[in-house]
Amino acid sequence: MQITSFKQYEEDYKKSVENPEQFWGEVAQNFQWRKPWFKVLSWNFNEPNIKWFEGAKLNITENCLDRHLATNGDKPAIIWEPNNPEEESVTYTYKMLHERVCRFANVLKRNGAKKGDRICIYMPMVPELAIAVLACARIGAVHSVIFGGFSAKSIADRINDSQCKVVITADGSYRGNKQIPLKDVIDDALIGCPTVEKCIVLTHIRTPVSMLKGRDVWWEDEVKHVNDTCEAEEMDAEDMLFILYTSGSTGKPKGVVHTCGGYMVYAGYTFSNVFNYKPGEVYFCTADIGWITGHSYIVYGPLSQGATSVLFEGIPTYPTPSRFWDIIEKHKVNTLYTAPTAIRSLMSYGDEPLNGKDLSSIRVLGSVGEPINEEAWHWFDEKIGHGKAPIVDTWWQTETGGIMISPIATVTPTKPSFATLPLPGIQPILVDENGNEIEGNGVMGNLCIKFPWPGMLRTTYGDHERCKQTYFSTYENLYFTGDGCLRDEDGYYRITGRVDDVLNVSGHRIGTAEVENAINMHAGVVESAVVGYPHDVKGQGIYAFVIYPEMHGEAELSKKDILQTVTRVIGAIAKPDKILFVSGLPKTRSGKIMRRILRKIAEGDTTNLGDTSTLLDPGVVEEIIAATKTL
Ligand code: 7RM
Repeated sequence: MQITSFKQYEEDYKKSVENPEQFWGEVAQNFQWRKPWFKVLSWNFNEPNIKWFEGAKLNITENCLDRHLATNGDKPAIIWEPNNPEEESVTYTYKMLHERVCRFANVLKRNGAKKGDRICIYMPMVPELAIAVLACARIGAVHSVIFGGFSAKSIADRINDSQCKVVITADGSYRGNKQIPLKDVIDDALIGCPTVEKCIVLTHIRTPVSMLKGRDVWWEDEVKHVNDTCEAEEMDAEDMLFILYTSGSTGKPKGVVHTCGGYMVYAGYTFSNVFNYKPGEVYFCTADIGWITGHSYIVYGPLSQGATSVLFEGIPTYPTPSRFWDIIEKHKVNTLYTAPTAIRSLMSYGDEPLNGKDLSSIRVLGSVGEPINEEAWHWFDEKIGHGKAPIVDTWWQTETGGIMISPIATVTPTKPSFATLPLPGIQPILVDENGNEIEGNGVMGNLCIKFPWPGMLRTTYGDHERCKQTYFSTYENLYFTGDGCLRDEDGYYRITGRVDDVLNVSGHRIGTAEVENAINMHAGVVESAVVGYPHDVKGQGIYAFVIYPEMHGEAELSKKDILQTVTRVIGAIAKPDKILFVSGLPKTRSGKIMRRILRKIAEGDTTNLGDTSTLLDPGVVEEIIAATKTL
């Protein structure tokens, strides 16, 4: 199933468009099924109703673990690199990982979890996180992983939205020289979560935690009470595999739902091809398993292909900004898949952290999460790839399940700051505001996809109508990505950023409405408006305009109070970079905030604010501009 030449890419692409069922049916043959499908695809983008591999039965963990045992049981599946480089790294072979997953699957059963139950996972980047995810899949429970940076309130909202029965967490996590008390956060969350019956707690940093009798149990104790044999649950291809919450343009995150069969095929196929993975190679994706990149390209994609995947607990700058390069040298990493924000951050330390580091093992480089600027692309290419490693700039989304538009390493061309060409099976189109297709090259528009692919979302948990409204109603018969896009003279795609009210801060998706809601919860705040602005390292920074008439003491302290409120309500990742206190916001006569004007002001470009005559009170703009001078 690996594409080896540009000609084959073209042929596969053509076939995937002309005969998608045959194309994906053949790709799916490379996986292990308990029962075959009777229909590859049925679909309807209006409802939407999408079914891949209908009738087929499988368990994704048999594809990620069992099927490698006979031939590759002793091959490393996961190499865990701890936060502290003085600590030993730990290697789990496929055999060991299989054993641990089966054992923990039995722990889940012992604690009342069964097929279809939702299980929340809130853990550090340790092997047990991957084990917990796979153990859920083993028994057919639906995992909902929540990134370790989210607050108790965010966790509670997510747990309640999907009525989780079990929570898996750890006492705490390390992040550089900081410790984060994960169990404390979970304890705060669970006060408002009546559906949670059990909480399984892994000891990691050994910080004191409260353990509630009848609800909380230790991971280490539980595994002693079970054996390591656990037959995988037989799943329907369209049974739910996981829920992952993601931000959109409304205030409430959506639970994106992925199903077993299609997601597995798509994650495995794209992993194998985009990174041109070769047996025996070491692959390192720096994402967190709390995001979709970690789901698809640390856990399911690589393991389904029998790959060796590095799982790193720490951050790029701890203990020094050489950390990634040390890991590459130590584990002889062949593929590094990371984010533009990390590249820009490391680039800012100059060449010194690279001195004496042996990066000769690097063969393929990857980027994901946000547009990569040319400067960062070239630095990555020259300093890390030594001009010899293709960079795959992979465009995709939580909702797409896997990579959609990207070079195929060593096979299709790369071009700085371009995601380049769609993978086989992906049919992108650009449309104008009215939904008319923009044909030809050298054009820009809103990026849509006009045909289903196996990894696409099926619904948003508990609210199918919302899925329909968000993705399938803007343009008839099209999946709308929310991204703006350029197709250049060569037909190459460059994703320019969101066209809705979603920010991309260090590759993390954050809705402006969510941040506004959090700020507005601060006592005394009357109203706020949040926009993005260009940020050298984060890609986008968060700029908040806040009306806070009777501020509590000094302005600087009040800003910190607001940051604290946002941290409590959403989590530290949503903290505004800049807060400007204003007495009014630019609104139209109908009361709509004119974000276009605020964006211009946040960018520092006040020369051409466009037409402000429709504003209720044009004077407010002058006042805001004057106030920015005080920041
Ligand atoms: C994988 C992931 C999705 C949003 C997406 C884009 C942006 C992602 C690229 C990119 C330009 C890229 N999932 N995005 N990859 N923009 N080039 N290669 O990031 O759901 O968290 O975010 O991220 O705006 O819509 S996500």
